[in-house]
Amino acid sequence: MVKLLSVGMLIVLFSAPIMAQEYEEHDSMLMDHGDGHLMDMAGGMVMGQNADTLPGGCDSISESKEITVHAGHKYAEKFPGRMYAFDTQEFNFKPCTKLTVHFVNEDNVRHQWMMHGLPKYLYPKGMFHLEATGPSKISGTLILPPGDKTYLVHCDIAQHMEKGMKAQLKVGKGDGDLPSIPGVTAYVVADDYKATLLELAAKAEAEALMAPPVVVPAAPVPAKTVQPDDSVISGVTVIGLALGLLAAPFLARKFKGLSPAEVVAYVFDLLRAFIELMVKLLHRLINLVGSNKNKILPEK
Ligand SMILES: [Cu+2]
Repeated sequence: MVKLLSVGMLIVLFSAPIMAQEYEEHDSMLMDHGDGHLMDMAGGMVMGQNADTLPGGCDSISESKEITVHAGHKYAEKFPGRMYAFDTQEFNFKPCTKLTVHFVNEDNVRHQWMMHGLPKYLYPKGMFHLEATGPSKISGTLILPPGDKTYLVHCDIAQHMEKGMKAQLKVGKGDGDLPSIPGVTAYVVADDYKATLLELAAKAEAEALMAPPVVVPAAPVPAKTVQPDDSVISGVTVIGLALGLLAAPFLARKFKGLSPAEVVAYVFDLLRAFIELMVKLLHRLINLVGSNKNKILPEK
């Protein structure tokens, strides 16, 4: 019994520091590079920090707010097909709010809380930007501009926004909703789980090949100046189009899985082979004529 108790105590003692583990804080080690740009060597960065300068149109700071935003794979689990997400997708503040954001990255990759569309005279490139290589926490402060506007907040690491790490921040009433905010607005490109990617690609390719060719109507020509050649050209064009349409299903099968560039390369290859064949035939014809010249034009 005593033994069991001591084992239990040992487990509690050893797990306590793990349970109490906090995210690494970047704040104390940040180096100020000026213009509100702070960073450290451990992957923490703040850009567009502004705790004092009022944006034009703000007479004073309307209120001070602090939020904590968590970022990580686990927050995307409730959004089918998404990979990364913030724990909050929508923020709303009064104009001229002094906002401090504590950004907690819970993944073992790099994430950002990047806000766009801010006035450029105050925020470099119109951005306020927190970045942390996780798991870690970083904090920054900005003063929101006046007026009703919806700002994009996202993670700019390649594909992280497309995979769900996207939110909107409305100042005042905002000016509409942004698309593809997980759980808030409809996706611009919705995932389709009914078919595999290869099947979808082949279908798109076949549809592109089957699409009726765009025929640009010829400019109207006065009847008297119509050339006799015109009918021949349009006849050849029609035959070409008909052949193309007939060949399309065959080609669609043939080109299944090929990229457009590969299809073009293949067609050029065919053309080259055809021209080579014609040149060869012509060459033979000339030789034939040459060798029979004597017979055709007997010497005197
Ligand atoms: Cu990210």
